[in-house]
Amino acid sequence: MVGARGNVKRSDSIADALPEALKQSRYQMKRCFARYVSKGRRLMKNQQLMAELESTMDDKVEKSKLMEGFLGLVICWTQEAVVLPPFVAFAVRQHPGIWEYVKVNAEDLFVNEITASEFLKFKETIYDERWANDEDALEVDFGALDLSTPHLSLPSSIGNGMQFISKLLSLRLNEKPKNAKPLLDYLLALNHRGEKLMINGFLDTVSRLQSALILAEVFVSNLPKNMPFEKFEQRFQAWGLEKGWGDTAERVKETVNSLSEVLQSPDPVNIEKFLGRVPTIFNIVIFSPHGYFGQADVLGLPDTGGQVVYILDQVRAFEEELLLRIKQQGLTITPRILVVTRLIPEARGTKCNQDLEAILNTKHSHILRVPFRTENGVLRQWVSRFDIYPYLERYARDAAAKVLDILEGKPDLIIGNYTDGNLVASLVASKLGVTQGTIAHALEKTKYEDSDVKWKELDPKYHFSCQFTADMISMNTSDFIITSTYQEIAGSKDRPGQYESHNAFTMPGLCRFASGINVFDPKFNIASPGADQSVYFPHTQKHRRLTSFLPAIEELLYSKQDNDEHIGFLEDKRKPIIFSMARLDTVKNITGLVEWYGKNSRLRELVNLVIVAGFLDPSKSKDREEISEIKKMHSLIDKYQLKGHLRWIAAQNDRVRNGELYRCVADTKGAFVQPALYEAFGLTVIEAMNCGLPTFATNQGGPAEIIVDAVSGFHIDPTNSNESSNKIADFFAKCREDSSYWNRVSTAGLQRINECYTWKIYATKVLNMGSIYGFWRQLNKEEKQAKQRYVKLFYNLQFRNLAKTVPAVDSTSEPVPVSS
Ligand code: UDP
Ligand code: LCN
Repeated sequence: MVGARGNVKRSDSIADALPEALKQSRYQMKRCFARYVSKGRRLMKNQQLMAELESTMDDKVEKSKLMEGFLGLVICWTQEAVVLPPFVAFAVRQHPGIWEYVKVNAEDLFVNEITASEFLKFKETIYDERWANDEDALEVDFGALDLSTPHLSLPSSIGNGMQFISKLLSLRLNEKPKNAKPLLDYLLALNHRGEKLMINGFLDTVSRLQSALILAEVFVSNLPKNMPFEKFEQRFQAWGLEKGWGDTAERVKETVNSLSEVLQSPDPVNIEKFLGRVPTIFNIVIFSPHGYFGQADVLGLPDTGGQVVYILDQVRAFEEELLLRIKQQGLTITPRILVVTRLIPEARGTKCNQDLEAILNTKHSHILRVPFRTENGVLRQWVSRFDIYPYLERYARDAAAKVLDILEGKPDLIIGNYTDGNLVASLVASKLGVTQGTIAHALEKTKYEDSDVKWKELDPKYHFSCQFTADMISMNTSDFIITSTYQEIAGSKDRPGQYESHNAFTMPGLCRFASGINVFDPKFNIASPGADQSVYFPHTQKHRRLTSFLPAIEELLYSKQDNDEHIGFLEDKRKPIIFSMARLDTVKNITGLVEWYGKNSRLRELVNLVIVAGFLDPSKSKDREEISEIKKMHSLIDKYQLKGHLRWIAAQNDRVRNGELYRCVADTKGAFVQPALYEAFGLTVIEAMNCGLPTFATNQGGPAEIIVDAVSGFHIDPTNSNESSNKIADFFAKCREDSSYWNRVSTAGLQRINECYTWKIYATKVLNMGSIYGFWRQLNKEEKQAKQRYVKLFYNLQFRNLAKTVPAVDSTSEPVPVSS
């Protein structure tokens, strides 16, 4: 285990080995460094560094020796370098999460190890020299407050926080018997609305508890397995044991035994099992303020995409799991889940102006909509997620009051989504003292290159100063962080993860994060979402197929006439379809796919292309990026004469029908293609795979992990049009030769989903996190409070001022009585 800050000097330190390596290739390296510094101050990225290193050498043998040696590796590991002649400072990432910073003098090749903070100052010099040299410039070091929390050390264990915490708990409990006292206190404090659960005050010492457990276990062992708890409840009470152990004698015995094991010889497995059974979570609040959040007619509206789908499915999975757990605990408590979003009076035909809406296919879950308010009253119109910051503090207060009112008390777990939801969750959770989890969906900093150092340029449009500051606040407040994939946290061998890029970064002129969030922190956990399997099921399950949609889908795919909903047509109906569906954002690269198809005549000959995305008419869109993609799409269709081969269908918001659409594409023995330049997770990928559709998806981001290349689907490189379009064409050519190949890929995709990407697996994991981190935060109360004070200070002094710089959009507010 490394120290809390995860930056113990490694035996294979680059700073130690570099001087000797530079000495051995002194001549070439002097030439290379001369090239690096020849253009003066600049920020160089990995590809540029590699290209200039390669072009330094003419001799092929020499070149390959150097490139394959240590120096080649160091440059290959370098994510970026700051050139401030005569120095070049390198940020080297040898393994996911492990960074080293070194400074080399280009003239004498002298090497110095530097800290992250020094590297950042170097970088700042390019953008704002005065600020970089200001000794009192604001530097934030969240890691300084984590000194006593042990961190993971292996890059491969990143994201397994829960197991790590269970290990720490078992070590602590094993250390000395008195360490079991906090667990006893935790159990003693359990209650639901004042009614004691599991144990009562009679069992006020660990040894009393242990004796009671022995008596109870012997007793229940002699009962019929399925005898209900009520039948022996009184006996239990006489020993100081309350309800919550189980619904039947068998279940009660298992839980009693599991606690006895924890007290006698704790190990991580029985600790996780026991804490997962403790009845602590009944009410959950999920924050997702931005966008149009609804159950119908919202997908495709600005800022409203996978996050909404994810949350609604998540709620159903949580409710099902909570009902099962509560029943198995032998309790009759009704769980409640509230998704708290924004009430938008100008709801554009959606239900986003309703304050409470029951969530379909649940019994006890609701969407609660709370409006944004200012001193002028309620804000009527939708606000872009980039402009939302001035409203959040007030919103958090209003939402907290509503939640307390509806739940008649505090929730047991608060989960935030995306920057705005996570900030609100942090404010509410710290105010109420509730366990908090955060979910990013996508961290905006990594979507736009150098958006941190160029924040000033981008701020008028995106307000990244607010967004990145808010992200830092919530990541550091949260008890645990839920991610969909490993890569979201720590990336891949070559590419840093989204969270990893928040480890050390700077916004020159504003704030330097010498340590923002450490990916070795045990708060990180991977819990991948699933797709609703009642909607997305295999095309082969004929009896479940929704045949009533078939005529409409036939029209959607194959009718010959252009209309408001679709343009282009498919001349040859016998060909398989390659299908894609996404918001028409640049990053989704749908126009890229159309271009690949246009350029690759072999692919055009083998398959038809069907796209579901955005609007067909640019005048219908309000989003600049979407408008330009719509225009690009039209020009590509003309340029490559795609009519007859391609069908472009406008965004489709009926997800049940969309499920059938994926299956109809599977009926043609087609494939799904997700060509995004970067995809945080990619729900469409798992939807398609659930329907048995072989899937080609971007190797940039989540899909690279969802699919095992050439087994359960295929990876494609969005930046390599030839390679990707040929990979798709090769697949269909192979399917023509071997008719069983398509089925093999389809089945392997389904198998992958059922093993790793279901909502059941997700809900079990996340509810266990709620319990384990709930206990963990109590054990580390003092450290948590100290950090919270620091974060709060930062919120007050920094975030609040930044939020004031975002122009208000409330010109059309309607005055309402203001109660708080
Ligand atoms: N979606 C849809 N209709 C569309 C486009 C997308 O119903 O026209 C759904 C899609 O099925 C998926 C979600 O919106 O459930 C998009 O999620 P994803 O993770 O693929 O991307 P995001 O939009 O969140 O970036
Ligand atoms: C947002 C995204 O951009 C997608 O990659 C995710 O799949 C979606 O949210 C759900 O988490």
